[in-house]
This record gives sequence, structure tokens and C-alpha cells, in this order.
Amino acid sequence: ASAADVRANGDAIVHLFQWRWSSVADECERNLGPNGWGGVQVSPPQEHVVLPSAEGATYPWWQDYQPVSYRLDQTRRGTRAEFVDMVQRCRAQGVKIYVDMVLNHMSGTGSAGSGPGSAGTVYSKYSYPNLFNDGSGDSYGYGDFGPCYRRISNWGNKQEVQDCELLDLADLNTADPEVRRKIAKYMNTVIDLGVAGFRVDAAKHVQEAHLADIISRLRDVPGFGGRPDLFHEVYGDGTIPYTAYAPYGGVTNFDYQRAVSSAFRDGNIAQLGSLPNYGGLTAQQAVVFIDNHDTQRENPTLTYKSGARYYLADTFMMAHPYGRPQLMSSYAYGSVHGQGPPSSSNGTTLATDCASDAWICEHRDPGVAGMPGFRNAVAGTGIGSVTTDGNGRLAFGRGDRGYAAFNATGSTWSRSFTTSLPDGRYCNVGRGAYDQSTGACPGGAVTVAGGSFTAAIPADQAVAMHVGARLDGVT
Ligand code: LAG
Ligand code: CA
Repeated sequence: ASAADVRANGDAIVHLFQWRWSSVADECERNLGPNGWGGVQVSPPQEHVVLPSAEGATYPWWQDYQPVSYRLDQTRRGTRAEFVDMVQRCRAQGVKIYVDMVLNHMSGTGSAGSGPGSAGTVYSKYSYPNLFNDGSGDSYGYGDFGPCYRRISNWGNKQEVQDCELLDLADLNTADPEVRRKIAKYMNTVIDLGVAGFRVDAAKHVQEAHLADIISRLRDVPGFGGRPDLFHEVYGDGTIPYTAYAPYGGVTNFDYQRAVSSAFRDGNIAQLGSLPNYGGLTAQQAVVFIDNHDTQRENPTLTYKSGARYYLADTFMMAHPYGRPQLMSSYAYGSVHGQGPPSSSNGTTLATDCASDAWICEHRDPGVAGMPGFRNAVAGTGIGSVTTDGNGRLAFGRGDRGYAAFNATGSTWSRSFTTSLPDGRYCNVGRGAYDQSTGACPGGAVTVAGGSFTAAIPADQAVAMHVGARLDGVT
């Protein structure tokens, strides 16, 4: 990898759940880079179990959360060469790749059997003989797991939550420095390829000190430079709070997810002008989302299936300074929890086609596409000029760099808004991305004159303007 530093776009991350590596690479070039996305969370690139039939699904998506080695050679999403090509092409667009890092466990029981895995490794629960296929002989055997060796039953006991088995998945004994060395070896392998960050799966189930030691073993990221950027998947509760993981990176804020999703669902958003430190996490510590791949199936407060109101919540999340947005981008799914992405009959994932009904591609929605640009333009500003009108309507400014208004009701919101934006003509990026190279603005123009503008915001839509998307040529 080249030593030259690459400019990263910004802090907004989109989760291209289950996308093939080659499709992610194409999307970085045609959409994510130009629209200012800072990162893509990709599904785990480690070799995983292959389950032609399990719990009513063929090749369920959750195969990925049962790794059987650290080999990148072949997953349902493509080959190692395709993975490397993706990392490089996204990086050239200023888009960081975040690897979904499964380090708490390996495979489970039940229909997983003994493989082979997606890259050909023969394994069984507690026995993974060929972790890297690099001649090192690195492997995991029975003694590398435990010390509990049974399913978590008492979720009120921290030690049990961290040392016993989540969903019967073979729980790595991270108290052993050799186990931590092998986990860090894999993470450094992808860092050396240019991967810039990690979503740490099930972080709450790994003792904090063990995680800290693994992180201390990581190398700097070539190209982007500096330390790898981690965020930890923690379902905070009274036993293990979110804040336990804040010293080690960002932390997923499920309290935000529940509160903000239900506020939008219920049309009760006027209170969201300022946001409390949900779950005790500060704005800088929190990673925020309206839904993710688990909540959309298990606790679907608001998802793409909810229509315009859902996308409005995404627009809000991107416009508001609290937290770092992690935006869900899905494939269509029905009632079977494990239903996998569009796949060929052998279980390999098909290329993404956002024009087909099988892929949702939330990040391309007109309510979302222009918002990384907004976010990047207002970075560093606070929130002010909060305006409300009943329970379902809210507007706020981001210093003198941006302004956004949200209408979570069933009727048009027409009024005049006072703003600190300089007078001029702005593109409404709340209804489509502004294309800097062509000047195209699908969302329509809004004119600020004498420190105010008038708008008629349709039901369940937003207006969002920023100084980086002016239509009058002023910059
Ligand atoms: C996560 N974060 O902490 C992931 O976001 C979540 O999607 C993962 O569960 C979980 N933790 C483990 O990494 C998913 C599915 C589970 C699935 C699991 C392992 O939601 O349903 O469990 O991945 O593949 C499956 C079966 C279970 C079985 C288990 C072990 O559904 O019935 O006990 O495999 O064989
Ligand atoms: Ca554990």
C-alpha cells in the first residue's frame, strides 16, 4: 500500500449489509465517494460456516457470525483478490472500509456440523485447525475456549456474559495472550491491506482489558495514516453499561435507536432539538442508527418497510450533531429471520442491483443521498435556532453553515424560517444529493434573503441546506 495519505471524506458510515466485495467497490466509485460518505461497514470477510438449510432459511445471512478461520480466500461475497480490490478502490474515493470483526467466538452447534467452511476448512465446534493457511500452524483447539463452555443464562452476571457462550457459539478465551495474538494477527492482516476500521461484533461479551490489549497490538493504517478506527457493538444494560467500552473507541447506542426511532414513528420529534447523552454516551462516543441488521428483524420500530417516515428519521440522524451515523442499507426480507441476500443456488451472493426490488439501498433514497454532504459541510458546528411547531415538526441550524427542517406529520408544513445561513440560493439536499461537478440539484432550490426563507415542506419530508451546495456560484 502507498504511504501517501488519502483524504477521508467524513464521519458518516453506511453498512452495505451482505454486499459482494465487487459491488461495494462499484458503489464507492459511482455513489459513496462522490456523495461524501466517510466509510462502509462490510459484512465479515473471514471464512464462515456454509449452511444450505438452517432454521427455515437457505444460506442464512448469519452464517457470517460463525467464523471457522481467519482466511480471506473465499466468503459468499467473493475472493481475497476481490476484497483487496474493493479496499483500494474505496480508499481512492476517500471511503474507509470498516470490517465487521467477529472476535468473541467461532462457530456454534446445531446444523453447522463440521463444514467445510466457505474456503474449504474442515472444522468442528472448538476445533479450527487452519486459521491462516500461511504455514504458521496457528489453530484453535478446545483449550483456547472457555473457561465456561456453556450458554449464557444469567444476563445479570458480568462474568457469565463475558466468559460463557452467546447463543452456544464457541467462546474464545481472550484471557490467553496467544488467543489475543491470533485475533490481532488477523486484524493486522486486513489493516495492512488498507482496512481503516472495525465494527467489533459482540464487544460486550469480551472483557474490556482483553479488548484493550488486542487494540494495543494493532498497526497503523497505511494510506489513511494513524490508528485504526474502532467502534464496539454493545447492547448496554445495568450489568454492562455502554460506557465500559468508551475508552476503546466508539460505542453503538441502542438507547438512541429506541428513543429516536419511536419519536419519529409516533410523530413526537419536537423534543429532539437537543439530545440527552443517551445511555450515558457523549456525542463524541456514540455511534447512532435508526435501525441495524439485528433491530430491523428483532425490534422493527422503524425500517424501510415504514416508508417515508423512516427515511425522514435517517435524514435527521445525518443532520444532527449527536453521535456518528451508521446508516443501514438492506436487502428486502420477509418473515424468516435468517433469510439471506439474493444468492445463486450454491449460496454465493449475487451482485447488488439497487434498481431491483430485492435490494433496498436506503443510502440512495432522496432523503439520505445528499446528507453526507450536509454533514461534512457543517462538521464542527453546534446546534442552534431550534424551531418547533406542535409535536411533529422541528427545525435547527448548524452555525452559519447549514439548516434543516423536518416534518413528521401527515400534512404540509408551510412557514418562514429564520436562519444564520448567508443570503443566497441553496440546493435542498434533504431531497437528493447535490452534484458538484454538474450542478444538478434534484431536490430543488431554496432562497435565503434577509436571513430567512419560506418553505412548504410536504408530509414526512425535510428541507436541508448547507454552504457546500449553493446554486448561485458563491462558495
Ligand atoms: C451480534 N452482535 O453482537 C450480531 O450483530 C448478530 O447478528 C449475531 O447473531 C450475534 N451477535 C452473534 O455474532 C446472528 C443471528 C443468530 C445466529 C448468530 C450466529 O442473529 O440467529 O445464531 O448470528 O450465526 C445462529 C442460530 C442460533 C444458534 C447459533 C449457534 O440462529 O439458534 O444457537 O447460530 O449455532
Ligand atoms: Ca466472550
